[in-house]
This record gives sequence, C-alpha cells and structure tokens, in this order.
Amino acid sequence: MIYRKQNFGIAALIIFVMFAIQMSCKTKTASDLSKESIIPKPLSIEATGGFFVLNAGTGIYIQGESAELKQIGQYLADRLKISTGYEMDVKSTTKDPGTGNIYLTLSGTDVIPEDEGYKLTITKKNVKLEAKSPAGLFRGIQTIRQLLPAKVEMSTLQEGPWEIATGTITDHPDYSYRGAMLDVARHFFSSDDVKRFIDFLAYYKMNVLHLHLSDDQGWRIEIKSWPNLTTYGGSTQVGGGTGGYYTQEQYSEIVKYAGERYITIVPEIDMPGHINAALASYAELNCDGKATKLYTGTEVGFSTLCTNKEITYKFVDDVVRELAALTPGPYIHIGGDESHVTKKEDYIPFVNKVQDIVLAHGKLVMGWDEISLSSLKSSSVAQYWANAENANNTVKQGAKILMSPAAKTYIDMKYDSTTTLGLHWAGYIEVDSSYIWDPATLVPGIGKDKILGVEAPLWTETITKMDELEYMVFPRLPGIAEIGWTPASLRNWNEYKVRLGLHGERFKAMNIDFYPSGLVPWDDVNP
Ligand code: TNX
Repeated sequence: MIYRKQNFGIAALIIFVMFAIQMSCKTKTASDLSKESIIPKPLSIEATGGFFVLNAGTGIYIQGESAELKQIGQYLADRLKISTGYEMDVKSTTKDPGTGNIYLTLSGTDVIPEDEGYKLTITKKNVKLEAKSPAGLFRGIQTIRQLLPAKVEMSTLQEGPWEIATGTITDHPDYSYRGAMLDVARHFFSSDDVKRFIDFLAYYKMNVLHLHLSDDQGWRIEIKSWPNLTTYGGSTQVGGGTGGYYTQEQYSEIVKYAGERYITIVPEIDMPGHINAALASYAELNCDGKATKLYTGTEVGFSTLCTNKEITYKFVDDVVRELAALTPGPYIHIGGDESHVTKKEDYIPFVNKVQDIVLAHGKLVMGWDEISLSSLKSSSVAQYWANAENANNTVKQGAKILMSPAAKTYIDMKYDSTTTLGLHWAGYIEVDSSYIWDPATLVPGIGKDKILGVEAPLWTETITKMDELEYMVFPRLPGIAEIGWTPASLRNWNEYKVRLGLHGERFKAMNIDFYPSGLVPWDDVNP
C-alpha cells in the first residue's frame, strides 16, 4: 500500500514537472519583436533580438512642458500602474532622458510625415516613441501596451517581469477614418458602457465613434429647446424596458473622454425616417398634428417627419444647433436610411435642406448611402451599407464614401446559425468573412481615393447589455480596425488569425466576453 502511494507520488511529480515545462514553453520570451502579435499589423518591424525590462525605476518622460503630452504620458502611467504597481512619474525633459526610461517626443515631420503615424524604437536601455502629432504618440502607446505581457491589461496587481522585445516599428494608418457605430437608441447604454467601448476602439487604434442617438424606439440626447424628446421619447426601448438618455453634460463628458483618446464622436440624428420617438414626443411634428405612440418593436421604415411643415425645419435647426455646439468633431450624421414612408419627391428636398442647416451650423454632413439621391456637397460623406448605385451616385457628385458594407461590417449580424444574439438579414458573418475584404475593391468604380475609411456598426435590436455587446464586437472589431489601418497588401487571414488568437489572452485580461470562434487558434485561452 505504502509502495503504491509512493509510486503515485512520483507519477504526480512527473506529471507536474511535465506540465511546468509545457507551461514555460508556452510563456513567450519577449525577444523577437517581429513575432509579437500587434493588431492592427504595423507597416514595418525590425527586430534586434533583445528585450527592455520595465521596472519600478522606469520613468515616463515627455518632451517639453506641453499639457497635452503630459496627459498622454499620464494615460500610459495610469494604465501601467494598475497591473504593474509601479508609480511612474511623468516628467518633462528637453533632451533624451537615456537609460531605463520611456520617452515620448514630437519629432519633425521628416521622421514621421503621416498624421497618427509613429516610430517606436526599443533598445535594451530604453523606449523611444516619436510622432508628428500627439495622436500619433497615443496610437504608438497602444503598440507599447500590446508588446507587454497580456496580464498588463488586468485590473489587479500582477507579477512581472515586464519585458518588451527590442527593435524598431514604423507605422501609420492607411485610412484616416476608422470607426465603429453604437446604436444607443434601440437599447440604451450608459456613459460608463460607452466609455468602455471607447477604450476598445482606442486599443485597436480606431479614431471615430459614431453614436446612433435617435430612432423609432428612443431619443437619447438632451435637446434643451425640445425637452420632451428625452423625458418622454427617451423613456423606453426595444422590448419595453426603461430607456434612458445622456444629458448634455454627460454627452460632453463622453466627447471629452473620447477626445483624450484621439477619438472623434460623430453624433447621428436619424431623419426623416426612424423618427417615431420624436413624433411621439411632439404632436406638431406629425402631418395630422397627432402624437404617435411610443414604439418598442423592431420594425423599420414606418415613420417620417412631415417634410412640408415649417416647424419640422425649426425642429431640425434647433437639434442640429444644440448638437453642433456640443460636438467638436467635423461631422453631424443625419441618417436618411430606410425612409420607406417618405415620398421620394419629399425626401430629396428634405435632405437638401437639412444639409444646408448642418453646413450653416459649421458642420459637415454624413448620412447613410440613400442621401446620395439628393444633391450632395463635395464635403458630404455617404455611408455605404448595401446599395452600390447610391455609392456611385455619391462619387459622381464628388462626395466621399464611408465603407460599412452590411455583409462584412455589420457586427450585429450573427456569426453563424447557432448564434443566439443578433440578426441575419445581411448573412452570417464569421470572423474570417468580416476580415477578408478590401474597401478599395468592394464596389466596382469606388477606389481608395473615393473612400474616407471604414466603420463597423453595432445595431442593438437584440443587444441589451455590455456582455452581449462584447460578444458581438469581439473578435470582429480588431479585424475591421486592421482593415482601416494596415494596407491590403500586408493583410492575410491565415497570418492574422494567429495574431488574433494571441489576443484572446488580452480579451480575458480585459474581462471581455468574446465569441471563441472555431476558426481562430486561441492558443491556451479557455474562454
Ligand atoms: C438596417 S443599415 C438599418 C438599421 C437596423 C439594421 C439592423 C441601416 C442604415 N439601417 O435601422 O438597425 O439594419 O441590422
């Protein structure tokens, strides 16, 4: 009996040692920069084979006294402190601080000519991040985060070592607009949820969050001159639950939070259709002068503003004026989609007038591709989602296209027939399908010079809370981010899926509820 027990003990020891060896093999040694899994894939990586070690003595230095650079340095320090426990002071300097430090510096345009571009040089002694603009430094910081072990993203104190492989990365985006849309109208998402979503975008170097702020089921932004829009029109949501809205202060806070991450907010007020929440809030906006009922279903295309009433344009002008004043970004999105009950002869002049109103308030127009039926200014942008003719109409008028093809970028679509959340009118979109496409060749005749960028919309008819949102967003969003950032010539699904698989650890560290697609090698992550 004793003999057998000892035998068992030895066997257990052998199994333990084998397990430990296997685990240590799986723990990557951070010594080959070119093998790191950075998403979006950088333009160029030169590895030098060693590693820099971040430790309690590492300082973060910024060039000069700029408050903006200080804030960027502090963003990095705050993030690193949570998991490493290191208190990194952000200090100003006029020269390279030398050994043991991270140095953030604005270089001349000859080093990095592109907006949002950066150059990251890591030696055994220090880390130097150079960019033309603060935005470039911020993007480069995301690369530094992704070069550290995944556990750096955890919200509790972790053990080091905190190694970064040495070498040089030079990088800049292919498209200037790389965004996601969140529909907060069908289901409302709190400011804190929106901020978490913004952090996801920031991590993958995206730079726009489009907020779909109104629809048939709810009005989500306070308009002081039309208060019922939110107090009544924002009171419910799909399914009949309590809705919600952002006060102007809360909206401004979201704008500021995004701005600190070099992310522009594009607010959307959808009109003349998708407008029942407003029609229910104000009787005078209806052609028959009678308020409609609040709506909590998921049909589309049944509501319209009364396009030949003067009050309609007073309403639009007030809304756009208040929203423009709160929005530092260049665009106001006017929707314009699926206005099935607006006559074409009413739709066209309506969109023309609204375009003028937006321009009069100092903003540019963005709208769904149907707005191309009207006379677009060359500064306007049509967001392509399904109709190639509309896209062609847009570029014929000299306006640009934002690429959101439903069959590729609609991350509210189910992954496959077994996905319980989501819709599937545009098809099932597995992770490979949402990655394998090129904005510049998708619509014949619409080349790269006509395209502003890409955006992944998340409609929320079936998405009620944050973990559901995360399940639809991850892991498709990083792929869309890469399509916007990395040139098509450097993109390859078989190579990408390995990098994506390694991000599984990062999703876990960030507590993200992701879809563990069978198409992705998830390394040793057990979702
Ligand atoms: C179409 S695409 C819509 C939305 C829906 C979405 C659901 C577009 C501009 N409009 O109203 O929420 O499909 O996938």
